[in-house]
Amino acid sequence: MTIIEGVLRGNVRDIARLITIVENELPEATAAMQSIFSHTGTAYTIGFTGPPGAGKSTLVDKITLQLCRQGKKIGIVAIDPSSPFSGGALLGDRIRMRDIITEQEVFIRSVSTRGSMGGLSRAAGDIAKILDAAGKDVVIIETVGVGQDEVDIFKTADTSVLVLMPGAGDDIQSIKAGIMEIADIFVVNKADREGADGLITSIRQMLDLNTAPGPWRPPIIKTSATQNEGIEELLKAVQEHREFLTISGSLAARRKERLRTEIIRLVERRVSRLVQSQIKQNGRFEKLVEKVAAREEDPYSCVERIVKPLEQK
Ligand SMILES: Nc1nc2c(ncn2[C@@H]2O[C@H](COP(=O)(O)OP(=O)(O)OP(=O)(O)O)[C@@H](O)[C@H]2O)c(=O)[nH]1
Ligand SMILES: [Mg+2]
Repeated sequence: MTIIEGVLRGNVRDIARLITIVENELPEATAAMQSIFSHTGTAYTIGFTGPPGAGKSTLVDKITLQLCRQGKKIGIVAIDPSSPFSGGALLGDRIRMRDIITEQEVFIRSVSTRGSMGGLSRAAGDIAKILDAAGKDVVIIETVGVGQDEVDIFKTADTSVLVLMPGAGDDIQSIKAGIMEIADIFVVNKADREGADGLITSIRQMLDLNTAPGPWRPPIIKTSATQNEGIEELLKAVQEHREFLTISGSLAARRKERLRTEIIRLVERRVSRLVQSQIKQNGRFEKLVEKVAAREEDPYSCVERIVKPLEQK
């Protein structure tokens, strides 16, 4: 049986093997992604992001447990977890969950920046596709932080959940506007701690400031993940968002937009490699650089010389 067949049957070892192939951009990666693509598009993707230690993994645990109770198969991708999953919240819960959950139902994979060569968001997207093709009903992507990488990864999710906590992350000004804008659901976790209501008020005020609000107003859900409080509400909010996207037609539109972006990125990557190899191949490049450095030629003319022949091909 080939790896692909194994993946399509949900075989845990084959899923892990294919992820490694794709992560390391091994030669067979493209062909593998090509053959699984027609089997993707059924999983629902939920993204969780937020500052370190906000309680993302704990929330993912609880949600996974609930979804498993509903008979759902779950795939989890953790990007650059600041605390490794081994010994972290998830593993602890998995031990507790062992009675009802086997690896067949929940597949967990951590990805580190170091391990992925072609960009973190591409790796995350590919792994999500593999889990989708493997028959997972829900794919959860957890990322730490609120930078551009996270925004990109966030965009690969159907529903994006931004997890905040009172205290450290109290000042929502410190969180990049970009990520606030694309959050579909806000979670104020660690509600057992002081300051949760204040944080909710500031998020609400920020949402009110939006002069051109869309048809979906992101709800703010108060949770206390370790106490198992607010989990039902969070799942309900995800479900409502999913229904909103489906009924309004935005789900299909979002997914199409994502594919558009993906295709453009793949083209850019391919073209960039082509250009790089051409530049190096014809050996004239170094001489051109010398000329530009000597002010005998300007960089723009240099670019013309390099690109013109490619354009004529
Ligand atoms: N008091 C309190 N502690 C919580 C709550 N949720 C999570 N924690 C604790 O906060 C710590 C961090 O939780 P994680 O779930 O690992 O947080 P995370 O956001 O996944 O962290 P990173 O992946 O490392 O960024 C753990 O010690 C949790 O037990 C909560 O609702 N209340
Ligand atoms: Mg975590």
